[in-house]
Amino acid sequence: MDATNSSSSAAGFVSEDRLWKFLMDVAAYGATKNGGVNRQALSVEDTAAKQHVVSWADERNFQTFQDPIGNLFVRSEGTEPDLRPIMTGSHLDSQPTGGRFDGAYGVLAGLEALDALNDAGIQTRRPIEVVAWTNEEGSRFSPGAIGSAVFAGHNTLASVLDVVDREGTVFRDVLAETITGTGAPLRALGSVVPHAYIENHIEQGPVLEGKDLQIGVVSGIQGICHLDVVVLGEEAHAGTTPRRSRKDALSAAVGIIAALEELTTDDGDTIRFTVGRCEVSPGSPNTVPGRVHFTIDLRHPDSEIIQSMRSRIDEVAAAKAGACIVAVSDNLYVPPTTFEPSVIAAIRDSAKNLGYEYLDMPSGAGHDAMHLNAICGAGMIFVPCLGGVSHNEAESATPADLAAGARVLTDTLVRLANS
Ligand code: HGY
Ligand code: MN
Ligand code: MN
Repeated sequence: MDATNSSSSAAGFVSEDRLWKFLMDVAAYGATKNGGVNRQALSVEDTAAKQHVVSWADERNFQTFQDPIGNLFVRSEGTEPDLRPIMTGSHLDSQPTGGRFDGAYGVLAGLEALDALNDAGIQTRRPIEVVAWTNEEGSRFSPGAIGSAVFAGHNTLASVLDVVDREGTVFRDVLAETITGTGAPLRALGSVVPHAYIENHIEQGPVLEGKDLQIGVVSGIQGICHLDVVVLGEEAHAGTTPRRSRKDALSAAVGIIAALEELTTDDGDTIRFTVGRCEVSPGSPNTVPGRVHFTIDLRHPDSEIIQSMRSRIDEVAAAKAGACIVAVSDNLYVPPTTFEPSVIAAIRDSAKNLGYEYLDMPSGAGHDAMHLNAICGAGMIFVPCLGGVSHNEAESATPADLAAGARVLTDTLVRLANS
């Protein structure tokens, strides 16, 4: 059977119902009353979802592995096991008010592809590994995408183990609990290097839905810069302290954020500037705030724009600090990613082979593929989500669109795994 026949025959065994049921089963881990999920990295719910995947793999005699950063791998052996595998996957952790599809879809679409290959009786030359990367969201432990970053060598394991969440829990402690709880055997970092990587994901934007298309072929990911800003003032009595002698950290932070909003407001509305977290202490209604910590998430497709914005943030913050002291620290920088043309071409060929119209498009959201792209050819397949809404419990996608993306993934995996 030639490559195109075997790839489309495998894609034909993708089951919309089986994939949807799998997604709803996993959505139960951390399910919220508003129909979303709160399955934050290395939580009990995250571990339970990983255990579910391990049970799924065990039922099918697929091997499973974890690496020292807790990435979970499900391996379908190839006829030539020594060849570098094709990897596909995404993340199982979610935002605190996340949706059922962000991340989980990419992992479960990969597992559905393995089921479809089994049903089709197809074994590819190269092994295929489906991955659930640790802590992509970064909402509990910052920065995000740390599992894929350590796997790809962007960060060292040692540099992330002592990160602390807002409750004071240390990353290394819950990482050990998750690895033990998940139960899959450990595999050393660097022991397997993928030949190529593909990630399925909901678009998390309105473009595909607006064009009534099911498939996006992703060209790349915009650059991401994460900063922490700490403003130090002086705690004082709200009733007795005149304004002229206050060092009000929140008043200064508000002025700084307003000035940064102005700095990052561009005519083309392409710069993305977000203050997602702002912690005020001591947080007492009748005490002038002495300390404020807020986060900055800054993104743009052009690294020079990001760098020029970054270079001006310190001076803008200092100018608005008044009597307070302000410190800006860098937490993450991932330059804009351009995906591998040969992987993009394989995805396009698969969409055409299966009769899906597709759109070439960039990703506004960050994904683990941005790190994989540093060590192998990477690409992504988008499917639409309702109203483009994500990082929101109302996130929704249709079984038909999700299955369409899984079919294109399956066809592409066969092409690449037989290359
Ligand atoms: O932040 C991001 O872009 C990703 O969705 N975690
Ligand atoms: Mn995601
Ligand atoms: Mn996300």
